[in-house]
Amino acid sequence: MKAENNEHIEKALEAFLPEGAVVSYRLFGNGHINDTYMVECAEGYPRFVLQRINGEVFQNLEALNNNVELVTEFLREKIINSGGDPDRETLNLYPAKDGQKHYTDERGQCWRLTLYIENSVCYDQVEKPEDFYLSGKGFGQFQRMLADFPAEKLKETIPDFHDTPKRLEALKRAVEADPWGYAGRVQKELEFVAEREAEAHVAMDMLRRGELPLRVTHNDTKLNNIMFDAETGKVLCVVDLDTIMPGLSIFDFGDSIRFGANTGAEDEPDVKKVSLSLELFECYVRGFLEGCGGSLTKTEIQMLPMGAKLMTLECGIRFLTDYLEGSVYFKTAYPEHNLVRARSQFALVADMERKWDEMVKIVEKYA
Ligand code: GN1
Ligand code: MG
Repeated sequence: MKAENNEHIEKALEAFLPEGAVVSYRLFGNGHINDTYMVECAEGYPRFVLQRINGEVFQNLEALNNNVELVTEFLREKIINSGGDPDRETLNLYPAKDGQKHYTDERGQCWRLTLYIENSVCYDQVEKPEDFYLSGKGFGQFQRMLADFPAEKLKETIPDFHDTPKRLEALKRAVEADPWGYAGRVQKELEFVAEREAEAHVAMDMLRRGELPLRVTHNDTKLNNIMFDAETGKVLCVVDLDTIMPGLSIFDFGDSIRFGANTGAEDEPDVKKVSLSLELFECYVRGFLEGCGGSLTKTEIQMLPMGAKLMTLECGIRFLTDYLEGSVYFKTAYPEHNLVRARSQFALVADMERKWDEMVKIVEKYA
């Protein structure tokens, strides 16, 4: 996806803010899907974050807007009732001039404006283990806060989002079609995935058998999707609410481990630098279980290591699929970016397998 041109950005801003309010805007953050801008305003206005929602990834924009609006209103009320600060502890959608909480331009592109949370930071890599513990607690609490959200009101913004077997099927289709002739280059990676095919089914099978409960989950719990207070260091707010849907608790746990407990970056080209930090794994287990506050079942807790492995394998599968399809889904900085990402995910899966017994022991210790 290419970044937007200025004319479209300015038109979108006009739909929300009066003339003269906007001073400047610039690209912001490291998301792989939407276009995100920081908006600086004239005196008397706060700063804003403008986003163009990626309509190719989110094909049902109505469902997405519905979910984000309902969830933010629900959280706002909860935060007010518990004496928190609703302007800092949840995203606040700023209404467009027509009163809607989003704006659709004449090309059908959808935009939203949220208040920027001042004095906040987010991290692309763990700097202090304590922060990772806090993020675990934050995502755990977030899941617990949504425990009594009426799940039937949520629409699936991306169907089968964490259905790993379906992701595997999509990979097979991409190999079969091989539109760019790249499949020959990724045989090692395809073998790696094929050896784990049976395991890829575990979580979805348990869901079908009723052994793991469906909950309202975030589904994209990367460390850079949680904001910290720059002064106190405390967790402020969970962001990137586009994939909030019914899901499994182990997805949220697992995706955080995939991203945050990796000693290398998600796109580290030198796979020797990629490994699972057991220290960080332990921090997150402790934080997440504390945050969930006893709401997880015994089986869910037991399955946490598997959640980490599945989310990492699945993300690798998704990157590899996108590589084969010509990088049409995730934003990339160079042609092989998705392949590099896939390799780094698979290296992390392999390291989790080496450290499996220790992962299980750590979870048992906090269960
Ligand atoms: C995308 O939007 P962002 O960058 O937070 C993706 C996640 C992946 C992640 C990999 C809607 O998240 O599922 O795990 O990239 N989001 C969507 O970094 O596909
Ligand atoms: Mg994000």
